[in-house]
Amino acid sequence: MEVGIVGKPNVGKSTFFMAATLAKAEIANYPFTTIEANKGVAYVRSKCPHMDFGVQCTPNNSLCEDGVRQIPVELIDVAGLVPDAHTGKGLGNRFLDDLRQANALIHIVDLSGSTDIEGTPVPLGSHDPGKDVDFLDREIAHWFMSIIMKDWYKIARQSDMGQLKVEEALSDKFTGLGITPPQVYAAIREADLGGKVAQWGDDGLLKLCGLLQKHGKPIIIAANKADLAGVEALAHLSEVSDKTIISASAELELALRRASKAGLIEYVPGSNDFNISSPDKLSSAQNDGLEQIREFLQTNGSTGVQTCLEKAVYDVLDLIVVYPVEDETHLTDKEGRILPDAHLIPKGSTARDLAFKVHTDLGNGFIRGIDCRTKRIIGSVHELKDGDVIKIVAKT
Ligand SMILES: Nc1nc2c(ncn2[C@@H]2O[C@H](COP(=O)(O)OP(=O)(O)OP(=O)(O)O)[C@@H](O)[C@H]2O)c(=O)[nH]1
Ligand SMILES: [Mg+2]
Repeated sequence: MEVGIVGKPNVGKSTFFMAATLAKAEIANYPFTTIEANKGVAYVRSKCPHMDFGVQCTPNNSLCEDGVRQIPVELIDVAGLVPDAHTGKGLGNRFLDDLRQANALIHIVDLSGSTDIEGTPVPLGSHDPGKDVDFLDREIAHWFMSIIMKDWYKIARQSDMGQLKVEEALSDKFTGLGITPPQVYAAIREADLGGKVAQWGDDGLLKLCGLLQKHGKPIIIAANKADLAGVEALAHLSEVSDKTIISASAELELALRRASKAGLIEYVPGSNDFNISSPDKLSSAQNDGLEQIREFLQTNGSTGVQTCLEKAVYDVLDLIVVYPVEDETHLTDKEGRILPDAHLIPKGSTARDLAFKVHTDLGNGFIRGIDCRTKRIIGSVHELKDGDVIKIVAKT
């Protein structure tokens, strides 16, 4: 599972990335600080089933803190993108190739209006962030368009002559971009271009590319630098975009995570408060700074960083968390670890889908599953629920 962080330059992409991963990245108040992509691991939360079973878990692919399972998600922070990047503006859009494996995108927008359309610093509130929300869809569509166009005339001709299926040819192209054949088929159906493939034309293909983005790389908006913006800015953004918008301050999240790492505060990412561990260790400036952050947390509900990640994973990608185990009585794997692995899978996945996710052999040899909560036997097409703990029995 990978989530991409995108947006125009100087909006706080790398700050968001650092806050979410605590991995190193360069941050500065000028455009194009980031050129090479940064990669790291962030975590999304889910209630750990260990309490329901009255056992203590020993996680393998994830972490468990106070009954909350933390499931890793790869995060990638790329260079800034400007409108018309596909015509070569800014750094162009070639670096979008870094986002090939991203399943969803978090579009960071500067809600405070303190950067112009190219990311150059301008006085607070002097740029309308509403102007920044839609260009990304267009740039991604053009990126996809360049991929389609590579051998399009040949594909279109062969498809019209019945020598290949355009759906299959496009699926082949887009699997390399982390877009699945069902997503490609859905986009083609929805584009409804009909007739001869050779006559789909540039406008038709661009429409198709927009739908490939919607299905294959859905976008949510992080309205960042909310600590510098008024509530009216957020209301305005919601008027001009129908995407999910989350008010956020990556800078404050980064400050909290660093203070927490340094042992100055106890802070759980995603929460609306924190505790100061040892007040005597703080300077009065640090103390004032933390109190200002606390005020933001309480009005905003949280810094918004964790919310963005979890909205992307659980709402936009519609994933659920399931726990495959080898031993349905002890809930262990071969090594005896209890509830070792948490898997993020699409809602609607079946027991057999999970088997394939664990191992191809387990999918191919699937005999039956056991729902460890109810002890009931489940068939291959049984649809899994969030929080399920499943034993898979397969031919070896
Ligand atoms: N007040 C405030 N400043 C922020 C926030 N997030 C980032 N910044 C500041 O915005 C500037 C740009 O941050 P970066 O994280 O480098 O932005 P970027 O989008 O990665 O920029 P490029 O790599 O140049 O595209 C820095 O001065 C950050 O400190 C925030 O939530 N609030
Ligand atoms: Mg950056």
